[in-house]
Amino acid sequence: MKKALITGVTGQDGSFLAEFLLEKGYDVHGLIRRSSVDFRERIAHLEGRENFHLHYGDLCDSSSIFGVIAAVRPDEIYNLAAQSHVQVSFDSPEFTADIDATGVLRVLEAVRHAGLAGTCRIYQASTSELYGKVEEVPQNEQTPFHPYSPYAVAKQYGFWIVKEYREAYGMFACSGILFNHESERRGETFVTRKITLAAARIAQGKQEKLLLGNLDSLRDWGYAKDYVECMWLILQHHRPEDFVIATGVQHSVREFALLAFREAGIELEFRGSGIDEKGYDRATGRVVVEVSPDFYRPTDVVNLWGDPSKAKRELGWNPAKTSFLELVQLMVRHDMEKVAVERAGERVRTNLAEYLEKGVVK
Ligand code: NAP
Ligand code: G4F
Repeated sequence: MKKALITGVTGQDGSFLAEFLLEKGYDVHGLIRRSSVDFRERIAHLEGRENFHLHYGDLCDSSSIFGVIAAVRPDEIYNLAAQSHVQVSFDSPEFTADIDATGVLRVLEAVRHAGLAGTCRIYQASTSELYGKVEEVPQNEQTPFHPYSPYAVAKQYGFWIVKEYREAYGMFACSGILFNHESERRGETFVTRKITLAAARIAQGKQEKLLLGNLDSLRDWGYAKDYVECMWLILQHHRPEDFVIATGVQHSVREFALLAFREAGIELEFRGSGIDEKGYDRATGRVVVEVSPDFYRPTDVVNLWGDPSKAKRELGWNPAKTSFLELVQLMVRHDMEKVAVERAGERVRTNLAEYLEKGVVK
């Protein structure tokens, strides 16, 4: 039985990957941070299952990482843990660098010190944000990087240190350069989930309007459940290499909103431009979407579009398994159900939905 260690197991991708590896018959170990609240929503259904084990550790803390890796002695490590929000990286750049840059180094060093450099395969969760202020479209493995946020700069270090350890020590360490991937488990402050939850709440009369930032921003959005398969395929490949993972199809934030509101039963019409652009409910004439500069970024990545040819050719991965429309629909359907049973008290518990409405949380 193969042993895998997933850092970031409580996140969107970590939870799908844990399910995927358990299905494949792996012994799955997850790294979790200590928290004052002992509830891990995305993996609660896996806890207590045979072959699923959790270990406390923090990517900011070498001793815990060294200890867990030496104790588990995994065959594969999926390093997904990160401060993964681009906007947050402008507010907390040092914290972001500690986890997303130095944290990667800590994992690599822990593997070496445990004497596992020759046996343990390592997947690093890299990102299309490395292309940043893009120098060509679509982007592939040869496209030059131009990171454009503290998050992307930290992830750039992670990418290069993985490549360095592969070349210097012959380690099977690879980066997946993943374009945006979403799901019903996506964090609520990322634009897609913010839209699907708001569309559901507005349709059910539980929210007035949705505030967004740059509606023109273009992304190549895929389904997270499809993307975790690719992480695994990268580590099963006959040699360690980096891969772009994307759908090869691009849409704007505005298009995502149109489709999401339609699925929730509201036909949107956008009028105006820039900061004055508004989304109207065609049926009532009411403004339900507004642009707020609170959600503009000091530097924004606006044209991500991936070319997944290499992953298709060499890993046999299918980038078209879930279409863009199917992705939007599955997220909205999930959130319509979630919102229908949401009690007022639940929203007060985190205040997140209210903060998002008011622009307090980015
Ligand atoms: P996510 O939902 O934000 O999950 C991040 C995970 O990292 C959570 O489990 C979090 O734990 C954990 N974490 C954060 N700081 C940590 C620390 N100091 N020590 C240990 N664990 C820590 O992110 P995701 O969307 O699943 O993304 C997974 C990875 O892929 C990230 O590295 C992200 O940067 C990268 N990526 C994501 C996308 C995308 O579109 N989703 C695209 C490209 C790359 P808590 O639950 O305790 O917060
Ligand atoms: O959903 P986002 O916050 O995702 P972003 O910045 O692309 O980052 C995500 O994908 C990366 C892969 O490319 C990952 F590496 C990273 O960890 C994360 O998972 O924003 C998408 C776009 C941006 O251009 C942003 O400016 O949507 C624009 N946007 C417009 N209004 C908004 C909003 N983004 C957020 N979060 N909130 C808004 O109200």
